[in-house]
Amino acid sequence: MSILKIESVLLDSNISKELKNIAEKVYNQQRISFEEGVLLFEKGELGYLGSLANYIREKKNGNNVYFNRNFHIEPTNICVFDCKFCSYSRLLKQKSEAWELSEEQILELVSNYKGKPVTEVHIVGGVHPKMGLMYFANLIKKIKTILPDIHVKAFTAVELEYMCRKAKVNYEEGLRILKEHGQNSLPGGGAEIFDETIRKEICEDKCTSAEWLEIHETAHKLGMPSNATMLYGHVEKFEHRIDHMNRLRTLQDKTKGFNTFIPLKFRNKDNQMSHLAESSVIEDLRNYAVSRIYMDNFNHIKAYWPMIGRTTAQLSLSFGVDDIDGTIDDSTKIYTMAGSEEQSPALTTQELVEMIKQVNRTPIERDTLYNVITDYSTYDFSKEVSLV
Ligand code: V47
Ligand code: SF4
Repeated sequence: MSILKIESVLLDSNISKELKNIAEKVYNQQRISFEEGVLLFEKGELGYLGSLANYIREKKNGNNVYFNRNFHIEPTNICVFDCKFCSYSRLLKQKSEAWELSEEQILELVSNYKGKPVTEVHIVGGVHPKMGLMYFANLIKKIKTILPDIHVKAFTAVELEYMCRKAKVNYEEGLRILKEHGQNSLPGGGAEIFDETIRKEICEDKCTSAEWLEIHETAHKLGMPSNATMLYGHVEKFEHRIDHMNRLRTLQDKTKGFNTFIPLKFRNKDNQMSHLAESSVIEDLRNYAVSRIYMDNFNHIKAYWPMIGRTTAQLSLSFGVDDIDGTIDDSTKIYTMAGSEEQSPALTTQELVEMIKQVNRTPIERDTLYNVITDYSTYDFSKEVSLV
């Protein structure tokens, strides 16, 4: 998909003065304000937003599209919390649909990746009342004895808040223990929408917005980078999305510890918010674009392809996105249970590379911290024997 150059927007007499002012700011690499962010959502048409977002995307990341080779472990879907949008969690009493992997099963799963070129394991699940801080710390240590070089990206701030509270340690102590046992970074989940009234409506019993931000700030202070997400397209308004991004942008100014921002589209299958319609693909692309424009201190914007599907992921690469997560394997259930596009979210590296090349971008395999592992623009897959 080809997007109009920002210069054409600056010259277009049909665009209002206020939107043109924002385009000029973007062109001059200046930060836009809260009000301007809301205005983009209210008045910015898809083509206009795409031009601005693509300009920033190409300034920051050129033609590159990043992905990594990762696998997911979801230790359990048993959860003490009751987020209204969640299709995945089960209470202990709903035994028939609940699962709980034993340590042995988890380590067996990890062993399957011995000798394979994966660089990251992403561990996230329900908040189980009995799986505590030291259980997970020791588990990470065991994972690292099996795969010493793997990057462990584990536990949302929601899981961490609960673990620390139960273990009666503060966030710094808890995170330090996990780090000492081998945890390298934090995923971005659990952020949802920071606005307190919306949070109360959709996930009132889990960690607060202030706690989420404090846990990530503490992790950054300890040298553990993290990601940030935003669950959008449910009951929130545009100003809540910008407020959410603004709180993250402010923390990023302070710590520079976030790797990437990941907007997550609300999916409505089998949850307590199923009566709500899902956002359209146009709104998804507009949301990626505004995220790219507003989050000027985030180097990367990620589209999580299992959630939005391969076609929208390809489109998103013209609307500010420069990262499409990873090969993933098919071990994640969080989204398939919520009705995501991809019911078996696994792609080989070759398929992922072809998907990126199809839209004339440069596929780059990265590690979790965006160090380049392989530039696939001229890579010959016929020379490889077996890949994940
Ligand atoms: O916080 C739950 C979301 C998140 C639904 O850091 C839903 O690289 C949409 O943390 N519709 C957890 N979203 C997942 C997560 C994540 C995912 C991908 C990459 C990374 C990363 C982190 O999943 C939750 C919540 O926002 N979620 N239910 C639903 N029905
Ligand atoms: Fe539990 Fe996470 Fe689902 Fe909320 S989103 S109910 S914390 S598994």
